[in-house]
Amino acid sequence: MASCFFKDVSARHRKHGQLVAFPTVSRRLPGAATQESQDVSKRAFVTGITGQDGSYLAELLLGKGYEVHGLIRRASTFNTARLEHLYVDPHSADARLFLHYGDLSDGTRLVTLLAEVAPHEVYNLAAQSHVRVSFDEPEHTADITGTGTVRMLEAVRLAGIETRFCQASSSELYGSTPPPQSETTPFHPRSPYAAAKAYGYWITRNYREAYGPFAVNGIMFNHESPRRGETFVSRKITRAVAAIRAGREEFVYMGNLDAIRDWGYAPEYVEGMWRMLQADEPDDYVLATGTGITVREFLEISFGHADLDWENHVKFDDRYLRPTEVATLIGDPTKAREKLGWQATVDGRALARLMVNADIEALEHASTPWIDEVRLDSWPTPTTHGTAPL
Ligand code: NAP
Ligand code: G4F
Repeated sequence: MASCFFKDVSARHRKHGQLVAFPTVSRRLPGAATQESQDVSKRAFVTGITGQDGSYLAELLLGKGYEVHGLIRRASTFNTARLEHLYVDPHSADARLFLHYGDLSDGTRLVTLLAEVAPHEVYNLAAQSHVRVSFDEPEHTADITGTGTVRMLEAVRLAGIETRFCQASSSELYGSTPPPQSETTPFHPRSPYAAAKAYGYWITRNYREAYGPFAVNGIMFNHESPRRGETFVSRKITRAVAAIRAGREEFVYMGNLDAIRDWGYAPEYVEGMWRMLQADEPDDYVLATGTGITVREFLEISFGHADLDWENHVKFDDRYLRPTEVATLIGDPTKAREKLGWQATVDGRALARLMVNADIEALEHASTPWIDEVRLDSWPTPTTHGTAPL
């Protein structure tokens, strides 16, 4: 069936409506193509650009010469920390990173933005991405992580633009189905997050079959980095190692140490998504290292790398357990290797060491947090209280 995904609207590309302009960094970006091979004519639209993957993807695409447009949520504090290093001067004529306010809950805004930007490639990375939190906020997770995907697909369709679409799907889809998990392994979601991602996966496939766009699912196994959110287990561990090594903390509280994950290095996974959109035909691909280790082994390696014994510093707290757990995720990335030439080079063990090194360095650069004190006699004396982060 013919589709308005394929209409040529490049002439309609406008830059008004952009909120913030970040010019291209003048230094050579990691993974940057040579000047000759840079594709300066391509525009990409990235949701979730302020997240771990969005930050690496923006960096990769700018390095390849793309003009990059990102969707950011309005927040009462800055949420662009992972993009600051890409900033040079917003008045520069060769600015190639543009950020636009919007939200995956706001379909009208998505249509307007996609019509304005008319990107050649769309990467839908935005999500409520924390599995444990999805049990606390199942409806919000369904709305953003699930329905948000169809809002993006509909926005592309209604904007009438020709574009390629990549959906950030997840190995959480496999849930309780035993490893190794490949593109043909049945799904058994085990959390509100996984159920929402299952909808995102199937609606992306349905649009591909119904309307014929170049729409793909990257079924990604866990990938981490020094830019990983602090409440995911890898980063929680490596930050704790750095803090304990520096004498700032003594213990870290953890949940299930028996879970096995196939942890890889995030920059390699965003490059894999880019490869999916350069292929001749749209298809779905698993991205994984092919090896799994337990949370316990990640702890052992991370603490050991800093000459610490994890058993002296790790305590159990059942708040970190999930009502339904995913025991083992180990991916089979054969298809991505054979069809895309993609292969992970950093496994979970190397990743743990890389992240510990980075968090030790980050601590050396950290400044002391400061906040004002209220200058009112009637103000109650502040006390320290609260709950530990997930
Ligand atoms: P992340 O660091 O949690 O980033 C999530 C991004 O989504 C952030 O930019 C966040 O904005 C944005 N976002 C959240 N709610 C939104 C909303 N309502 N409207 C617009 N934007 C919203 O996640 P990540 O690790 O980079 O993962 C990227 C994608 O890959 C996610 O879809 C995730 O589910 C999926 N995935 C990740 C992995 C992994 O291991 N990392 C594996 C498989 C799949 P704020 O910065 O404002 O919060
Ligand atoms: O780091 P996690 O929170 O990641 P999880 O649940 O595997 O999900 C991540 O990977 C998915 C891909 O498979 C993504 F789709 C998703 O967006 C996210 O990026 O937990 C990993 C394991 C779990 O089994 C958890 O129960 O670590 C276990 N764990 C043990 N103690 C803990 C903790 N997890 C967290 N977050 N915090 C703990 O204290």
